[in-house]
Amino acid sequence: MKRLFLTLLLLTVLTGCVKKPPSERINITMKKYEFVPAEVHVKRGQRVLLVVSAADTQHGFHVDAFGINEPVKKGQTAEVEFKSDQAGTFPMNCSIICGSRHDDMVGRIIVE
Ligand SMILES: [Cu+2]
Repeated sequence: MKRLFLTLLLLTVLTGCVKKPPSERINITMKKYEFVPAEVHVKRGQRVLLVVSAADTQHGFHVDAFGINEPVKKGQTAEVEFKSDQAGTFPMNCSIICGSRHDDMVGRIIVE
């Protein structure tokens, strides 16, 4: 009986350690001077994987609300994962100066 208990305990601990895979995967393209799509909708409490690519030059994928700031090189992708327990609208922008209208690069993540 004691052994069964220990086995169950061990199983519980082990499965608890396994990281849950993201329940959603969303592609975002950054290019002068926009995000495509400009608006990303995700569900509250869900783990989301963003696969960000840069089409023309290097950009910086920045979402202040989730502590994300990831450089994305031209033609490459960067993967960032986040989870929001709070509903709301969170701006995403570019953190690497990419041209004259760099400041216009604004998108939104909407957690609902
Ligand atoms: Cu940029």
